[in-house]
Amino acid sequence: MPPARGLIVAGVLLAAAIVVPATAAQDDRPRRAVNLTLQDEGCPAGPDRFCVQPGNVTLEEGTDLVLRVTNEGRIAHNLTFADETAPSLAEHGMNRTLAADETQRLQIPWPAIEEAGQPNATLECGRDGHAALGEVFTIHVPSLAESDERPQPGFGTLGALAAVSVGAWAARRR
Ligand SMILES: [Cu+2]
Repeated sequence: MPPARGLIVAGVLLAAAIVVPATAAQDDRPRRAVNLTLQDEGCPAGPDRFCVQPGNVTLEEGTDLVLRVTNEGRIAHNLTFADETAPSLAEHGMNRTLAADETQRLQIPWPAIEEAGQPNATLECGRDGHAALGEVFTIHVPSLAESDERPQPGFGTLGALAAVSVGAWAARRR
């Protein structure tokens, strides 16, 4: 194959590699729904502790997370992302505080979770001292922990195509 044609083929394959993942992102992603309660009495850790029940969820790759949060405590509580959380994810926390018996639904789309890239993201009550008393919830995303060790698909494809193209071109030059 002449080198110019090889580069064109490589370019077309590269364009396909970029376009396909972008269009594959759709809103019909699988959805994981979890009912959470915010509690300020009767928590497993003791009578003087606060808690979120359950305390964590393990999320599959590509899945939207929907949290239905009910304040079952005696006082007001909320649930926002911890300070160290990436902005893409942090913006999906609660924007108001719930009075006793109030419920709010938080929808956290997978792209925001993936962009944050945190294998463990923490939500906590933002009211003074509540997180320290145990009012925290963790989103575990095992697939994000693994992604550090494997090459990014887009870059891997690009790198392989570039190497092949340069190799073919160099061979022709000799
Ligand atoms: Cu609280």
